Amino acid sequence: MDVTRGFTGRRRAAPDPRLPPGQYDAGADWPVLTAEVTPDLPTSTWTLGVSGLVATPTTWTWNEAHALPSSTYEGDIHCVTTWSKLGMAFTGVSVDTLLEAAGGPLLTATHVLATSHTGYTTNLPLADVTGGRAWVAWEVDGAPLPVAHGGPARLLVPHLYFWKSAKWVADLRLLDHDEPGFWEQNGYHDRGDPWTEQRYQGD
Ligand SMILES: Nc1nc2c(c(=O)[nH]1)N[C@H]1C(S)=C(S)[C@@H](COP(=O)(O)O)O[C@H]1N2
Ligand SMILES: [Mo]
Repeated sequence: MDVTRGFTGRRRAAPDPRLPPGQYDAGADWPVLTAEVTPDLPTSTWTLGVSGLVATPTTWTWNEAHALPSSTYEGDIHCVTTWSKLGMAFTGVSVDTLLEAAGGPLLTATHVLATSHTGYTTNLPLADVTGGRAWVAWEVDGAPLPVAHGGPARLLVPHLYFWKSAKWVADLRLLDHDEPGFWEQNGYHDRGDPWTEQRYQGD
């Protein structure tokens, strides 16, 4: 400890503007938060579906999903338990591309319920998964997504708290109403905007 400099010698660094209120930079750590048993999902039998209120409900195999145009998100993620990770790179297929390949949402579609191969669910307004803001991601920082982090593929909605990013995502179902998912039924906020700290119901 540098005692001789005393209390005038140090300044607290300005907070990183990429950190939403109440969040800290986890640095090299990437905590694993999983409510269920981690599944084993071989890519040979993995599927991804877009169902409900789309013109052509569609299911893709691993190879079919990879034949769609891919894209990369470079940026930050924010968990409601207050850690954030800055400057990540996730690659996969955008939800826009999936919806387009499924013929597009019907006019009545307003919300999406994401369901994982494990049964985990989370709900989102359709507007939060369109416009280049959501992906089904299978790579992180240039490597296959580790199974603990949702591999072989997870939903990624990085502008909302990370519980919306369903690991091991299996299906995106378009609905004409909102349907609370797992954490939303257990007191978490319906939308989860980190910049306005929508952590819990009533925030
Ligand atoms: N299937 C599934 N997806 C999930 C969760 C989960 O428990 N199961 N936890 C959510 C929460 S609360 C967070 S913060 C992130 C954690 O992702 P990570 O374990 O890759 O950090 O996944 C989200 N997606
Ligand atoms: Mo979380």
